[in-house]
Amino acid sequence: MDISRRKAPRPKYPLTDSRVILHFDLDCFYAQCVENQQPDLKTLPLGIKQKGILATCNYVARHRGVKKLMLISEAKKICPDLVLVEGEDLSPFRDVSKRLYGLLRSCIWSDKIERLGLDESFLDVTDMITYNLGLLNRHSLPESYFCLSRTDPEMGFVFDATSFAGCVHGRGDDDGSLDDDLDTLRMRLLLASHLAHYLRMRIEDEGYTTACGIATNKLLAKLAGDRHKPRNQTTLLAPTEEAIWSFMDSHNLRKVPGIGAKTARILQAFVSGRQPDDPNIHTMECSVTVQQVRTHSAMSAPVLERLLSGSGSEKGIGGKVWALLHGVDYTEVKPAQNIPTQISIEDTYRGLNEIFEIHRELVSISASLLRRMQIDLLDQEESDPFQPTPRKWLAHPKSVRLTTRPYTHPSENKPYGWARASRSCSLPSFVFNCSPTMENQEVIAEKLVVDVLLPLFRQLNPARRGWSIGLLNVCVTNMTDESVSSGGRDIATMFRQQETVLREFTTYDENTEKSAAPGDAEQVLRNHEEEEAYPGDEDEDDEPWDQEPSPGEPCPRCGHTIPSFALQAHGRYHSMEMEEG
Ligand code: DGT
Ligand code: MG
Repeated sequence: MDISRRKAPRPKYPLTDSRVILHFDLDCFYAQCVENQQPDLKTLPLGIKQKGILATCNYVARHRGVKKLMLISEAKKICPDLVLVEGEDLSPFRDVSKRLYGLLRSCIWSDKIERLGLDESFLDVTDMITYNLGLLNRHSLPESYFCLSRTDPEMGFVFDATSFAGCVHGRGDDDGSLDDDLDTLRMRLLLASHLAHYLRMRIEDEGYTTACGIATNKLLAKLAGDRHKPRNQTTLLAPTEEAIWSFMDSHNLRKVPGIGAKTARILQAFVSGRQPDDPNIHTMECSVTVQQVRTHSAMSAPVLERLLSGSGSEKGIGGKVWALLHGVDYTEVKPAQNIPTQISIEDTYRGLNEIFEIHRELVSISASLLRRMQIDLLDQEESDPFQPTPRKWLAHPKSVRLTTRPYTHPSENKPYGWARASRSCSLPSFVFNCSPTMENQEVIAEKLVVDVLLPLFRQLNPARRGWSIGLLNVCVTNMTDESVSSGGRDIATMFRQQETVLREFTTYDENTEKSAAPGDAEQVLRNHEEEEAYPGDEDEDDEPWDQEPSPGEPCPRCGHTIPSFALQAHGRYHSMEMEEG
C-alpha cells in the first residue's frame, strides 16, 4: 500500500454528503475601493501606498510587472507612470468591506459566513445546495431554477445545469463514468458554482469584482479560488482522496493557509536535510512543495509533532499540519457575528522619541478607532431627516488598552510579540457621545489621548526619554452586547455614569496573536484583561461631555483652541511636557 495513504487522515464527511463551501476574495481590494471613488484611475496602473510599500496594486499595474508589497521605489522603477494613492486610512476600505459582507450574508440561509481580513469571506451554503438539488429536474437541466428562498419561489435565478459556471479543476465533464455517489457530489458542486456566479454578479452590481473558490472545505475552497484570478471562479471537483492530494501537492508549502513562515522554514530544512538551527534557512525563500513534504519517506503526523512542537506552538500541531497537507480541514465556517469581540488600531514607526510625536500619533489612531467603532457598533438605522433620532450603540466596549513596543530593525528578526507591553483601564463614557462629524471625533480623540492614553503611556514607559517607540496599538475590548445586557434599562444613562478610570494593570503580551489578514491594522489580540474593569455604576453623575461640545477656548500656554471641557486635561499634557524638561 502507498505509504501516504496508510498514514493519511480520513475525511470526516462522506464524499456524497460533503459540505459546500464558497470562498470569496475581492480583487486588489484597496485599489478597487479607490477606483470606485475615482473611476478615471481604472485604466491606469494604480498602487495603494502605505509607509513606503505598496499595500496592493490594481491588475493594470500587475500586468506591467508591479507586485503587491513591493517597495514604492522598486515599483516606480518597473512602472514609472504608476499612480500612487495614500491608503493609510483604512476607514473607507472597512466601510466597503462591511457593506459587501452584509450583501453576501443577506443571500445565504445558514448565517454561516466568516470574514477573513477585510476582503475575504467563507460561506457554508450546504443547506441551499441540498434543497436545490432536491428540486432539480433531470429532464430539463438547461432550464433549471435556483431557489434563493424557501418561502418565496419567485426569489431565484434561471441557470443551465448541464455545465459548471466558471472554471473547474478536476473532472468537471461528466463522461458517464461517474458512479451515482460521485455524480451527486458533482451536481452539488455544479449547483454551487452557479450560486457563486450569481453572488459574484450581485457584488459586481455594487462595483466590485471577486475571485471565488468552490469546494468541500474551507482550505480547499480558498486554494481553489486562487487558481483563476481576477474576476473568475474555480470549482474543485476532486472526488477521491488521491484527487485531493494531487491538488494539494501542486502548491508551494507557504500557500497553504495555516502553514506560516516559521513552519515552512522548519519543514523545508527537514526535507532538504538541513538542521533546523541552520542560520541559512532564515533567509531562504520557501521553495518546497506540499508534495515534497507529504510524500517524504520519514514524514508522518508524529514526526511533524516532534518537529513543530516547542515554545508557543499548540498541542496537536503535527496532526493538524498533516491533515492540511492532505487537504483535510474539519473547521466549520463560523456563524456571522454582529459585534466584534474587540476593535483595535495600530501603527508602526521607526522609533518615536518625543512626547509630541506620541501624542500626535495617538490622536490619529484614536480618531480612526472612533470612526471604526461608529461603523461597527452603531446600528444601521437611517434616521428620518424630518425627525432625526440618534443612532443606538449596539455594544459598548468596557475597556481600553494601550500596547507599545520599542522599534527594532527588521533584520533583528524579533517575533511579533517581543517586548510588547500593555496597560488597560476602563473606557470613558464620553467616547459614546461622538456624533459622526469629523470635528467632534477629533475633539473626542484628543480628550481620550490626554485623559487616558498618555497617562497609560507614561505608566508603560516610565523612563523620561529614549523610548524609541516602534508600535502603538489602541484597543477597545470587553464588549457588552446591548441586546443582552440592557434588560430594558436606559443604557445610555448607565454608560454616562461610568467612572473615567478604573483599575489599571500591566500585561506583557508574549503570546499575542496577529490577525489573519497580514498588514491589516485590525488585530485579534488575546484578551488578558477580561472582566476586570466594569464599574459599580450606580451613582448618577452627569458628565460635562454629555453636552454638545462648545467651540472651545484658546489654551493660555500654546494658543490652540481647546473645547472647554478638555482644557483641564490639556493643561495636564503641558505639565507632562514640562516634567519632560
Ligand atoms: P488580490 O486578492 O490578489 O487580487 O489582491 P488584494 O489586494 O485584494 O490582496 P489581498 O486579498 O491579499 O488583501 C486584501 C487587502 O489587504 C489588500 O488590498 C491590501 C491589504 N493587504 C494585504 N496584505 C497586506 C500586507 O501584507 N500589508 C499591508 N499593508 N496591506 C495588506
Ligand atoms: Mg483580495
